[in-house]
Amino acid sequence: MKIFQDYKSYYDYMQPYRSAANLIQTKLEVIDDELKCFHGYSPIHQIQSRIKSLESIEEKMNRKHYPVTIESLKYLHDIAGLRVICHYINDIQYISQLLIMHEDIHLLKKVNYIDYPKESGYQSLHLVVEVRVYCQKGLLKIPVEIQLRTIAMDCWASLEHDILYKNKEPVSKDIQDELKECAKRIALTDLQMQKIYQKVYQKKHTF
Ligand code: 0O2
Repeated sequence: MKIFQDYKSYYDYMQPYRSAANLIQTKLEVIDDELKCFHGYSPIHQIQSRIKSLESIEEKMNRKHYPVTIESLKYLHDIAGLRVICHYINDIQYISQLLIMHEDIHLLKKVNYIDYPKESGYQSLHLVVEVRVYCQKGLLKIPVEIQLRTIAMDCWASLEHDILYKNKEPVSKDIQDELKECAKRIALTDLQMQKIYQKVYQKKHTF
C-alpha cells in the first residue's frame, strides 16, 4: 500500500466521501419520490454508489501522472461516485437540473457524453458536484462524480467496461467498430423507447 499504511486507514479516510455520496443519493431519492407523488412517474430506475477502491485510485494517479500520495487525492473528483440509471433519455437532463438547483450543491463540471459520445461509443452525462460535509474534522467540501445514463446506455457501458475499456490486452479494430455499432443501435433504441412512452403517456405526464 503506497498511500495508506493499511486498509483501516484507507477506510477511515474515506468516511467523508461515504457521507457525501449518501447525501447526494438521498437528494436523488427525494427528487424521484416527489415526482412519483405529484406526477405519478418515477424516472430513476436504480442508483448505485461506490467509493473508488485503493487499487483504482493508485491506477488513476499513475495514469494521470500524479505522485501516488495522499496529497494527490485532491486531484481525483471521482473518489465518491454515483451512477443514476434512468428509464428514458429525457429523464437525465431533467434529474440533473433538479439536483443542481439545490443551493447546497455546487456544480464543478458537466460533461455531456450523450450529445457528444466518446470515441468508444460511450454515452452518459457526467456531473462533478461539490457537497458540504460536516464531520469531526470540521466542514469539508467533498467532490462527487455522478454518472447519469439510461438502462440501455448502462447495459452497453457495463459490458464494454470489461471487453474494451479496462482490458489491458489489445483489442482489434473490428471489435472496437462492432462495439461502436452496438452503441449507435442502443442510442436509436433509446430515442424510439422515449417516443413510444410519450405516445402512450403524453397526456398523463407533462414534464
Ligand atoms: P471505473 O472503473 O468505471 O471507475 P476525470 O475523472 O474527469 O479527471 P477521466 O477519467 O478522463 O478524467 O474522466 P471521464 O472519461 O470523463 O470519466 C471517467 C469514468 O467514466 C470512468 O471511470 C468510467 O466509469 C466512465 N467511462 C469513461 N469512458 C468510458 C468508456 O469508454 N467505456 C466505459 N464503459 N466507461 C467509460 P474510471 O475511473 O476510468 O473507471
